[in-house]
Amino acid sequence: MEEKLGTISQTLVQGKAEDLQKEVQNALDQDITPEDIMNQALVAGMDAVGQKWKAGDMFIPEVIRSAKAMSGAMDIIRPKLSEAGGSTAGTFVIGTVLRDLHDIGKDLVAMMMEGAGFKVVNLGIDLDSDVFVEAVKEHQPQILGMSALLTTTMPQMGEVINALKEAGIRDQVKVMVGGAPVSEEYAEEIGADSYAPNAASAVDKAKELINA
Ligand code: B1M
Repeated sequence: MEEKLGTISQTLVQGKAEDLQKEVQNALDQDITPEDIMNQALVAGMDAVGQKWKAGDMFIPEVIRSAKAMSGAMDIIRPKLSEAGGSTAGTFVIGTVLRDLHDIGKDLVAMMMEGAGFKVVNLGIDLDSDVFVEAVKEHQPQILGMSALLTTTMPQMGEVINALKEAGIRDQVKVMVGGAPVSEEYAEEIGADSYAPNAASAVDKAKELINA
C-alpha cells in the first residue's frame, strides 16, 4: 500500500493529471481508503510541491500543473469521502478570503468535512466580507470556515468577523480559521472560535464546536 501511495504522491508532484486519476482509481479499486489516499498521498504530494517551490526546485507553471492534477484527483475522491460520511453532522460554510486565490487546502478541508458527514457549502476564493455574511444568513451554518494562505490576506478574516458583528449575526455561527500562516494565537487575536492546522484536525475541531 505504501508503495502505491508513494507513486500517487510522485505523479502529483510531476503534474501528470491523467496518470494521477488512473492511479487514484486503481488505489480505490484495491480497497485503499479515500482518507489514506488523500492524507498519505495527495496532501503529502502537495506538501512536497510547496517545499520544492520554496527551495526553487519548482516554478509557478509546474506548481499550477500539480494543482490542476490535484483538482482532478479530488473529483474522484470527493464522492467516495461523502459516501463514507453518513448522515448530516451540521452545515459548514467555507471560503478563501478576499485577494487570496489559494484553494487547494480549503478544498481539502471541505472534502474532509463532507467525509465526516457535514453538509458543506464551498463559496470559492477571493471573497469579500459581504459574501460570507450573506452566506451565513442564507445557509445558517453551525460553522463558518475561512482560509488564508498569504500573510497579507490573513487580516481579512478579522474583517469578516467584524462584518458578522455589524450584521448582528456573530453569535449565530462559530468561526473556524486556518491556512499555512494562521496560528492558534492569531485566531484568538481576531476573535475566531477555533483554529485548525490541517484538514484532519479541522474535522475534530468542528465536532468539538458542534458538541460544545
Ligand atoms: Co502561492 N504562496 N502565491 N500559489 N503557494 C504560498 C502560500 C507561499 C507560502 C509560497 C512561498 O513563497 N514559499 C507564499 C505566501 C507567503 C506568505 O504570504 N507567507 C505564496 C505566494 C507569495 C504567492 C503569490 C503572491 C506568488 C506571486 O504571484 N508572486 C501568488 C498570490 C496569488 C493570490 O492568492 N492572490 C501565489 C499564487 C499561487 C498559485 C496560483 C501559483 C498556486 C495556488 C493554486 C491554487 O490554490 N489553486 C500557489 C501555491 C500552490 C502555493 C504553495 C506552493 C502551495 C499551497 C498549497 O496548496 N499547499 C504555497 C507554499 C506552501 O504552502 N508551502 C504557496 C497544499 C495545501 C494542502 O496546504 O493550503 O496550507 P494548505 O492547506 C492546509 C492547511 O493550511 C489547512 O488545511 C489544509 C490541508 O491540510 N487549512 C485549513 C487551509 N485552510 C484551512 C481552513 C481551516 C482549517 C485548516 O478552517 C476553516
